[in-house]
Amino acid sequence: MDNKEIDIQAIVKEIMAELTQNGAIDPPQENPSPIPEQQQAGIDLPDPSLPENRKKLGVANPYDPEGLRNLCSTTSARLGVGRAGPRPRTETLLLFQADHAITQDAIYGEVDQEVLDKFALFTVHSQVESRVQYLLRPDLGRLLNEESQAIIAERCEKNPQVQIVVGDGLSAAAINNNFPLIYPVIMEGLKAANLSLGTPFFIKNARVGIINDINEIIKADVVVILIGERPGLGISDAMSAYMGWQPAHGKTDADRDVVCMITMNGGTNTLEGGAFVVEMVKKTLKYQASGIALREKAGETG
Ligand code: B12
Repeated sequence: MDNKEIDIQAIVKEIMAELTQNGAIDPPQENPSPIPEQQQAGIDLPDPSLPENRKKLGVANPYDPEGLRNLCSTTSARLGVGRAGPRPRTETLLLFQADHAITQDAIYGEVDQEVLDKFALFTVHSQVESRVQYLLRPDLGRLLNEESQAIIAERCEKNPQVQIVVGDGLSAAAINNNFPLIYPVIMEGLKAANLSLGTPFFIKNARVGIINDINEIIKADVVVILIGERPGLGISDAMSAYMGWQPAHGKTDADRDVVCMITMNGGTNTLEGGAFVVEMVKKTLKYQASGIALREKAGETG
């Protein structure tokens, strides 16, 4: 502490004493009690993420309020939010930040062990060693590590017609929220079609292309991976089912099909999504093809 600082403290003390003596302020407390929660500094705006506030029109004096409301109701894009001078309103900024935080939670979150246990899924790993590496090295997310190859070779049924696998992908929330709902629907549909099913399992830090590596071991006719999609600022828990006919090294997305945006929050619901997946699997088996080749064989091109 230098002399200057000591001087200032002494002056402040002197003034405080004088003010207290005059009755201008209360005497300072030895141990001031904490500020009650309701008096603490905080955001005094209504929560912008509540449904009624999320869709509130922000344009002052719109020319056609009804038309603007109709237009905004057709999309989850941030339309009609208004502005404060040239800048976004505080509500708009807070909502954006809140939605962005949800995407970060989805990307960096973990799939609940309870969800995996409920359906007796064991876990294997891609070659990715951390979540940061997962984001930077998609190529490693398409390959199983050595230990996982051995586990799959040991524990999984070989040559089934259909192999279902689950991957966290880019959204753990997608799996936590949708997998428990869609899995029974898919299983029911595949069993009703009398298809032989492989041993399902979960892959941590997975990318879609890992189905090639998996099927080098399992040799299924169709592999379906249920995986978390890249979260958006509107929906962060959407799941996709990517699938392909006899995936193997060298196969690409052109050889695959996808049923996407499966979520109970404004996408394809899990019941419908599950039914689509089952239909797609049946079609793949019927034509013994997927992706572009399936379109060609089924006469759907052009
Ligand atoms: C990122 C993305 C892409 C990126 C993928 C880049 C990369 N390396 O990650 C790029 C820009 C290349 C892309 C391209 C295409 N995409 Co895209 N893509 C997405 C997006 C936004 C996220 C996908 C995701 O999170 N996957 C999960 C993660 C974990 O997978 P990943 O292993 O990291 O990445 C793989 C998949 O994303 C896959 N993939 C991406 N798009 C598509 C589309 C199809 C048909 C297939 C089979 C695979 C596939 O390619 C990646 C590499 O293997 C989705 C939107 C959504 N709601 O899902 C659309 C989406 C899946 N794509 C779509 C489409 C149509 C395409 C294209 C056909 C567009 C075009 N006309 O060229 C191409 C085809 C891709 C191909 N290679 O054959 C549609 C599929 C609609 C449908 N039901 O068939 C979606 C749903 C967007 C939409 N709403 O229209 N895509």
